[in-house]
Amino acid sequence: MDWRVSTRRLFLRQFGAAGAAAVVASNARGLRAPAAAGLLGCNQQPESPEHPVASIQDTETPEQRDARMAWWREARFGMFIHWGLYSIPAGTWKGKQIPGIGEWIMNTASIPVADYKALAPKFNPTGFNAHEIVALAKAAGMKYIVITSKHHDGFGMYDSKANDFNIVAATPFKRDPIKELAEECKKQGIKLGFYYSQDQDWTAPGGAALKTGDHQPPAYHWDKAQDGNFQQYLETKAIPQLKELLANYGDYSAVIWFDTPTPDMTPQLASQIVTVLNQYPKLIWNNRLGGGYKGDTETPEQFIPAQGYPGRDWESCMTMNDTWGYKSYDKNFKSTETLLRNLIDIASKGGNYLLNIGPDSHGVVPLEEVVRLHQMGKWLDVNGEAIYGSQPTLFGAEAGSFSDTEKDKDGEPKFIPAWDWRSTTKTDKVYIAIFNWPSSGTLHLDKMPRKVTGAYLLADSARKPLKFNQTGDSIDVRLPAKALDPIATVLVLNASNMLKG
Ligand code: FHN
Repeated sequence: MDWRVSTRRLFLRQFGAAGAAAVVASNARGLRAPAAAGLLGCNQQPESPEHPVASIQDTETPEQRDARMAWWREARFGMFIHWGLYSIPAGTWKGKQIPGIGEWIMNTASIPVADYKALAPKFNPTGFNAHEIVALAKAAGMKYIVITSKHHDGFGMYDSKANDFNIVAATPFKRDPIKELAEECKKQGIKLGFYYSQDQDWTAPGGAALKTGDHQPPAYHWDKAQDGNFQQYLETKAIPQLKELLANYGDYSAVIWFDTPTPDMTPQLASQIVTVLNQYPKLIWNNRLGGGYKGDTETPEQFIPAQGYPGRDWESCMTMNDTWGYKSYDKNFKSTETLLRNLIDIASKGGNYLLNIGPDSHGVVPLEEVVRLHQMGKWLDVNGEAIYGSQPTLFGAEAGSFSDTEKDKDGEPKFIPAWDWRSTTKTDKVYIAIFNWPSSGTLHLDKMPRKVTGAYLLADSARKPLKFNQTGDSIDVRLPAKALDPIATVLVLNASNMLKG
């Protein structure tokens, strides 16, 4: 696929509107094809897989890769945390509500560097409680956390000696939330990963900036204080900070979550980062480093791919409302039903769900988010075995179909999801999460590739066997008159893959 034709579409799907605006800007200034792995999308391989420095993905065996990815594949559900200085303006600057996602306020409102940095002395989030946040993730049934250690605003949410624009050196709070979270995650037995904006940095001279406001070429900076040399920024801030993050937090980081690669991140520069990553052979990192590195995971953002990414690990990251970083007036929260359907849909396609929370400037998680996470956790307490460590569906058509007539916003056939049921698989079981309870009282499945030896509902603590009739490839299971769960009732079919097919 020619990048000039495809970049905007892929970028939109990968990174959303803010990123797409930036690509338009890059195209306008005649830049070369973004070499970023994140811009390649789906299963496309970089045209030249030869990297200046080989990454772990280039050198490990499939068995080594399976071992490295094992916990992540088992997990299926993680917590994303976007938290930083931007939680103070919370979407409003100089009395004006600023459109777009909250953590982009500095860029969208063209806030000068000195004015933005002046937020730091006001940041005293004494309501932050690592124990409670980790406990919340666990109560939700999440198995890992990924937190912004530095977002595009360049503010370090940890104790950094490499750059003093950070929560310990520049705020009255003086605590290191990453350290506190790392200790809690270890105590409560959950993995911790760090988001790090390696490329965009709006307060460090030379850091990249993607365009959202009326910012001018060539660098799309809006303040002289941002001008400088990208390589120098990388070598004096990003790489030293990544080294700190990888070295200073015991067992963690389990994941480094890169973001928004720009054309500035050449293969040569990215390979300097890869040299650091290579010292941590258990580390998992995503496809957004740039420089042609594919990383471990595809990262669809704010959408669930119609058919997953067969052959690639992937993780849909999503917000609960319309922002990652806290915005006081964004109350457009998705229902728990939607969030659970998303989780089940993603698991049925072999992916992970990285669901975001955005704590406020006191470090407190908005109540709407807490409530939804607890509700999700309740469902998972009963039905988690259908999600954790599961394999994708053996069926497929239940997810929906591409329309013959309707096009999506990119002009491609529109995928119309169906919401009757989803399925996940284990070696000896097939799970059917039923959203739309059949009025006939019978669930009919075509193309059942395994012989079924028993059926029951996960929400039925007595595990009362259900009657079923399997003829050839089709099976009918007799269900109780009413769903046991208003969102999704999970039917278990004992069906070993050794018996048939
Ligand atoms: O620009 C960021 C955005 O603020 C947020 O961090 C998301 C999360 O995936 N990533 C970028 C947009 O793709």
